[in-house]
Parts: sequence; structure tokens; C-alpha cells
Amino acid sequence: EEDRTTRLEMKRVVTATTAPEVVNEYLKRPSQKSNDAIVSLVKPIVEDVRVNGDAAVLKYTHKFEKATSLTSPVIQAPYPPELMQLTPDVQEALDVSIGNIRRFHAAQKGGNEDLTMETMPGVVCSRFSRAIERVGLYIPGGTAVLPSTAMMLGVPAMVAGCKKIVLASPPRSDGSISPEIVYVAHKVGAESIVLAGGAQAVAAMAYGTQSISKVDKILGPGNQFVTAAKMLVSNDTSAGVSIDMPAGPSEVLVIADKTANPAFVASDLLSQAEHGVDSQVILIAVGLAESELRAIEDQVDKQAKALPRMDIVRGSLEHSVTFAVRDITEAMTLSNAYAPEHLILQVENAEAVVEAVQNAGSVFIGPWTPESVGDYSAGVNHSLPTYGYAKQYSGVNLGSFLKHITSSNLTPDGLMGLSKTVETLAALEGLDAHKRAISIRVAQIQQNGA
Ligand code: HSO
Ligand code: ZN
Repeated sequence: EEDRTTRLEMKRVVTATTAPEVVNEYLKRPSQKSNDAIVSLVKPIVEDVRVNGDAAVLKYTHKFEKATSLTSPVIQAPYPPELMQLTPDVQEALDVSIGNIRRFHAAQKGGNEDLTMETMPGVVCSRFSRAIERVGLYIPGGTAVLPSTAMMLGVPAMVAGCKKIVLASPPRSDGSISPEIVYVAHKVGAESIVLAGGAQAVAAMAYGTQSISKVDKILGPGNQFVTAAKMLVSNDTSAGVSIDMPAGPSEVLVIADKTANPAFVASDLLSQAEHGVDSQVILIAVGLAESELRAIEDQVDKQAKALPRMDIVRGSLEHSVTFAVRDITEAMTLSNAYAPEHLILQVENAEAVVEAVQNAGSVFIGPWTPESVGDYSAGVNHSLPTYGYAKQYSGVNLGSFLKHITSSNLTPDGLMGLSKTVETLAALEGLDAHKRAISIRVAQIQQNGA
């Protein structure tokens, strides 16, 4: 029975009257299940799929997804139209979103442009990009279907020009897959959809099976089993596969001041809280009076009680917290220390505050920019670093599907100009063959001219 009477609320921490160590304690993420325990469960599955291919993938899909009717772990493009029948509204929504995501990621090509320069006369260095040829995109199943994640990974892969795009997602127990995911796969030109989830899907794409293509990079969020499997295969040099980034539960940090609308603030906190009981939401209230803070808390309680996913929200709010701080500077210090996946700024002059953002996955600026727009349709990516990894990782972007190659090209004069420098360093390292590769050419230039 759902409890729709007990108040839903977040802990309050008033920084002015709380020791800094205690504030820091509250900034910590809830600890996750020990990695060792997960790895010991995942390792045999990865190994089984590596050795036994399709048969092992099917075995785990029958077991974990209960999709016992499934006889092949993959569907190949072109996908039969009956697998992607959508209502006109849904198709329109997907098309508009895909359009924005495509435009924003195509615009990122600018930052990845080829560059050529002369570092010294006759010494030309250049850098150019190539798409990673084969990518595997993991779309989680679980408590919500996420065609949005298929767009967020598939569209940039298409824009980057990846030759082979493979999607993987756990099938429903009747063996089917959501028509929206099939439609997105079709729109981005994915060659196949692997009907499997968890470690078995990751292993299948890392090693390839009789019917599933091996890929060069695996991207996409997932539970701890998926994350552990991604780590395992990326550490196996025989697999030759890389991954995007470690993924953890979703998070949002909202900074709100007196100008913020309490109902808006609450709705943003709840839209992240409803993702899962392990989601974390943080509110930083800047200079709010008791009654103003109370107004937000009342909205959280009231709106949460009207949600179908109230129980999930309640679980999430249990490890969520409100910090009451004095000013925006203090708010930004806390936010940067936490490094949220999503940062929402509902403060006066929100645009100017962006300057002070050091660590965050994606920023939502001002009262008219709920995280939901970025989760689906604005054009920014929603596959973002969680668990504090925003300190060192970027979210998925066009560059996630590209690699850069450099080249150098010297003229005889260029080589003459650099010869003494390289010879000196090669001699210093005691690497004579390196030195000779220079001197043999210098001799020739001096003898014959260039
Ligand atoms: N907020 C989630 C993404 C998502 N929201 C998918 C709705 N669907 C993690 O960034
Ligand atoms: Zn979301």
C-alpha cells in the first residue's frame, strides 16, 4: 500500500550553524554496493558470452528478462515497419527532438576541425579527426523505457559518421522491444539492435558473437552490472574496446534564491528524484527566509504526493538534502565541490552565474529551462557524468564518437633546422638509431642538396 500521507521532505542543513566537516559529509554521494561483489557476479557472464557467443546471450536473456520465446539475440536493419508503429504525436516529438540534437551536435564539428600549422619554418604539424568506425550504444531497460537515451547516443554517432552503429537494449518478457527505440535505430541508421541487457549485452558487443557485431567503443548508461561489465571489457586488451565513462545514479543540484518560483524548484527536484530510489537531489537555497524555504518544501510534498512514482521519489528524497546558504558565492563553492550531473540555476542574473561554474555535467539557466528540456529535446546531450565525475569527464558529445590523428610533414630545410635538437635529445636518451635517422638524412642533404 502506498503511503500518501507521510510528508515527503529533504533534510535541511544550515551552513552558517553547521561545522564544515558535517556539511562535507552531506555533500557525499550515498555509497554504492562494493565493486568487488558486482564484479564477481559479472565476470562469469562476460566470460561465458566471450566463449559461447549467441547461446550464452540468449541463455541470460531468457533468465533475466524472462523472454524465453526469443530465438535470436539481434534484429537487423532494415527493421520491419510493424516493429516501429508510433502514434503521430510520438513520432512528431521524436522527430523534433532528433532534429535539435542533430543540429547541436553537428555544430560541434567546429571545435573538432582539422588544423594545420607550422611550428618552425618547414615543420608542419596537423591534426584531423576520424569517426570511430563501430560503436555499441547501450539503452537501459528497467523501470522506464528510454527512447530518449537512444536519441542521445544514436544521433551524435550518426552525425560523427560512425560506419556501424549497434544498439543494445533488454527486450520485454514477450521478447519485443519498444517501437520508439526501433524507430530511433532506424532514423540514426543503426545496423542492428541487440535484444539483450546487462553484462551479457556489453560482452556481446565487446567481443562479437555469431550474430552480433563486435564494436570499438561502448557508450551508454546502465546499472552497476552494466558499468562493471564495461569496465571489465575495457580492461581486457584482447577485446580492444573502449568505454565512455563510469556511470552512477542520476543527480540534480538546484540553486534557488528569492526570485525563484517555489513550484518550479520543486518540480525540478522531483523530475530527477523520480528516476530511481538511488537518485540524489540537492537544493541550495540562497538567502531564503524560513517562510520561503518552507514554500519550496510544501511544494515538494504536495507535488510528490500527486506522482505515480511517489514511492521512488520517497526513496530518493531520503538521501537528498537542502543546504541553506548565505550567498551565491557560497552556493557555487558547494556546487563545484559536489560536481553535479545537472545544475539548475533559478537565481537572479542566472546567466552571469555560469561564469562561476567549475564542475557540472550540464547547466540549465533561468526559470524557463527545466532539466526536462535537456533530457529530451533542447539539443544538449543527457548522457552526463555522475557521482562527481563531472570534475574530470565531459558528457557525451560529438567528440565522444571521434578520435584525432596527428601528422607531421617536414621539408629538407625544416629537418635541417630541427636536426641538432633531435640528435641532442636522442643522444641524451642513449637511443642511437633515433639519432641516426636524423644524421643519415642530414648527410644526404649536405651532399646532394635537397
Ligand atoms: N535525467 C536522466 C535522463 C533522462 N530523463 C531520460 C528522462 N529520460 C539522466 O540524465
Ligand atoms: Zn531525467
